Amino acid sequence: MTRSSLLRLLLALAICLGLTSPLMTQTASANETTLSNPGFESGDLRGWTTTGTAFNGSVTDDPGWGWGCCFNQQGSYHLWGFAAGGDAATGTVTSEPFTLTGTGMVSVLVSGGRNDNDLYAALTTLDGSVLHKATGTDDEAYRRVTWDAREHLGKQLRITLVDKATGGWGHINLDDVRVGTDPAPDPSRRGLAAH
Ligand SMILES: [Ca+2]
Repeated sequence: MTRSSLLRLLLALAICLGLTSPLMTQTASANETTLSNPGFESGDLRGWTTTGTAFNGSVTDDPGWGWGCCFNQQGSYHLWGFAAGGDAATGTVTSEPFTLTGTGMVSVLVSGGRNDNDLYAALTTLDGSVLHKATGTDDEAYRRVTWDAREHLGKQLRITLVDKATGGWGHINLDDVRVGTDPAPDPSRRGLAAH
């Protein structure tokens, strides 16, 4: 190879890298998806898919449950699992896929019945495998549950709410899903394992 042809080859390589690198970056970011309607502020289940009858029509702006108050929802609307079908209805509601970015933490406001097997909010893979889950505390007032999902950063995940319970407190509620924005736990704090 002559010196001039080597220079032409290097120049061609430089042009190729210069052209393709920004395109590859754009493609990667275009594949990242954010969770749509994470706090039901559309006033409906836009971006979520239901099965069964527990959750269709259950998005509400009620601040209390009629015989007590308050849910303490975030914003105006939230998903009150009792609203449409009472305790007897069962079903699921599942978000569209989203890419876990940012801090790698996922948190939800959850409330309703306590039943580890039949009533829970879950962070799942695309095929439905449960990575983390939380049930209610037999209380309608929301509490925030935070999951450390840093080992799944960059993956496509979903949020699912499951209601298989039919008796008293047979409902579960959800609001304000936060993806990748809550701070990770400080491993230097006493009582928290470093990992
Ligand atoms: Ca809300």
